[in-house]
Amino acid sequence: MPNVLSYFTNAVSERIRRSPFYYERYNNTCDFALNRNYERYARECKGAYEAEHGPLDLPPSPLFENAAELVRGAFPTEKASSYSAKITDLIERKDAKVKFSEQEGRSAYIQTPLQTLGADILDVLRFPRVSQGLLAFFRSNFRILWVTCFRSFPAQSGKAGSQLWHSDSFPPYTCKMFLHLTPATAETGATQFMNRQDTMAYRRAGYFGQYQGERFADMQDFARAHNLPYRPLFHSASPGDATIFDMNFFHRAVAPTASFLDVLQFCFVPSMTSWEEQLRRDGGIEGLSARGVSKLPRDPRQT
Ligand SMILES: O=C(O)CCC(=O)C(=O)O
Ligand SMILES: [Fe+2]
Repeated sequence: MPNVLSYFTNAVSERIRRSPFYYERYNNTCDFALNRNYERYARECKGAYEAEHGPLDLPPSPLFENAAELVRGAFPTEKASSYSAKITDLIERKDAKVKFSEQEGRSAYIQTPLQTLGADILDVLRFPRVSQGLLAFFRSNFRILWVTCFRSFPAQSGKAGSQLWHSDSFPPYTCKMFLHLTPATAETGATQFMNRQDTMAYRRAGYFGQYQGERFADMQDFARAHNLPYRPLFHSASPGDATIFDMNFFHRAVAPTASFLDVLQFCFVPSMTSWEEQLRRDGGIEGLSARGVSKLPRDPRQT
């Protein structure tokens, strides 16, 4: 009996999470307790920030409507390119810091990138348009939840989950950022995004891209069948540019057709203190690396 009951409770809660009033508010289809935890915490962080600094004099983040924002020249080009060369070197030397994806030949991850490449990568967060861009999104302090680094290789047969149109279905008030180490273009695998209007229109038509089994690689048939526009956005980036994005809007990774793509990826959550102070409290870059890429905690206070 409890199983039957939980089946119905789950079905009802799924129905609620997939109704417009819900996903338009949270930009995800996650459960209510999770969304409420993050919403409350983001509000507290915003209050604390305003109490300390006064009201924030910044326009709304472009991420709110457009999913992603490109910041040019966020990190020195030569340094970005030299880190890419270092990745090539690590791969060629079969260094233990390199882990290949399970699907052979698709991508390589560089473990503990802040130690393996260089801790000055964090300087990207001090670049004014990056710190302002993140502040405009959070409207409070924020902190680094993780930093990863990966190289994507030219197209292979089959598609990884991130190459299917999806929403990460993360809690609200969280975002990610790429620091590009190689050019990201249509040919070299710039991530494609849908803006708010299109993400919501696809959800209203029944596309959620949350679970692996409900994600499509190609949306053109779905778009045609539901009379929806299909107009993915992407930003062409150069080494040293950064792309800040809200991963709850629909997006997909694109395998490069030529060359390879190197990026560092940051994940951010709201915070009561600055990212630098929080990093100190977390045991510096060693502490951050030791935590690795964790699932986002259900309660953001626990991080
Ligand atoms: O690697 C990419 O282009 C996008 C990966 C992705 O889906 C994500 O980081 O959420
Ligand atoms: Fe994603």
